[in-house]
Amino acid sequence: MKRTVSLLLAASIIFGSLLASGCADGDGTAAPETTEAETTAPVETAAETEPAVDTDLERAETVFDAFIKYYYNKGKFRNADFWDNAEIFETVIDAYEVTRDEKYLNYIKEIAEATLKQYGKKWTWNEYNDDIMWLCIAFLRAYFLTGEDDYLRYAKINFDPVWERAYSEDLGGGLWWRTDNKSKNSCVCGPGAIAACLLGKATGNEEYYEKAKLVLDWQIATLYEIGLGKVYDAIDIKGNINKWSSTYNQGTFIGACMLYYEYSGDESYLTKAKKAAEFAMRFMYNYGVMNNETEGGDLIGFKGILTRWISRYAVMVENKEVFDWLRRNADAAWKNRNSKNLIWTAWGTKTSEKYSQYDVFGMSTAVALMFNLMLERQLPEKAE
Ligand code: 7K2
Repeated sequence: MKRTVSLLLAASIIFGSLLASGCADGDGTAAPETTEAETTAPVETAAETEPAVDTDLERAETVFDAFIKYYYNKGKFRNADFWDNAEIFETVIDAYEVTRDEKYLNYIKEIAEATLKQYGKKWTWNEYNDDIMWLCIAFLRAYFLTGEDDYLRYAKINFDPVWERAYSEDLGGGLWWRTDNKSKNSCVCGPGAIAACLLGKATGNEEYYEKAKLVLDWQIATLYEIGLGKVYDAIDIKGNINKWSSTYNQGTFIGACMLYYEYSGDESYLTKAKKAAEFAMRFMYNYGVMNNETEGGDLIGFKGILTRWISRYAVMVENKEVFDWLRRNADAAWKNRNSKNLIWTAWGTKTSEKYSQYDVFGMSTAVALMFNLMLERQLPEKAE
């Protein structure tokens, strides 16, 4: 199927504007004006210029449609719990942010409504502080794209109490992962810092940025290997550090650093984002295809989060290498789709036809990858 594609590309991809102010028309390549067509070809043929095929968009739409077909029903994703739901919601937000296609906007509204219906407007009943931060990010991003004030309000009324209960000076600072206050983890600090930056941007209240800095600086001092760009997983109440690295923690650390840099102009944060991106690409995957994090209910959704933040970072610093790596991953994932166009989170492995063996969260990561890869066209050399 071929079609002409007209994409509205966000002028500021860092959630800076409510509405896209930049408008690129398709791939911007007008058909060459040939006098030959006018003189020798029949009029009908001259008019029928083949529209350019936007392969990346077609792939993204194909995997999105398949995912929706098998896992979505009226604002809910089959078997997705709280944080899976928040991150799959973010994937749909990626789709809209990148394409500005109204159909994704409709999904955003439907998912927001179903999420609020299922979990309520106050989410503090959930003992996982990280879960609430993830959902705050989703609602804040939805706010920036829709201008829906309620989305901002829900984020704020949840972020504020979770910050209060999660932040403490124990272990030098940082956020508790859960309400049992037993460990401080990157999975809450990264999202917490991102949510704080987005709230700062949305409300103009600089105190949120101060909070972001507090938690980010603590994470850098405690759960980050400065020479390597490696983000550690967690520190427990006794001070034992779990040095395991994962795509989602590398991803949210990159996101937090770039958002705080955007506000402060302090380039040391950008340097840390760069190191964290390099660590993920080079040390974790040797620039190859991400084919791990396939076990359990949480890990399977991690790499979609990395694609989100590393791609936005790459646009910010105009780094093509990141997109070359994401494209390598997207090509492998696409090749390994099953006959239903579903792609399991092991992107270097053929997805089984027996898709019921897979969990919804792990089926969403390739959808995020395909849309986030499309941000490559915001690089100056790609923009027409
Ligand atoms: O131990 C934490 C974290 O440090 C680690 O990275 C991952 C690895 O596990 C948990 S975080 C996953 C939680 C996300 N929120 C919802 C919870 O149910 C889930 O355990 O798996």
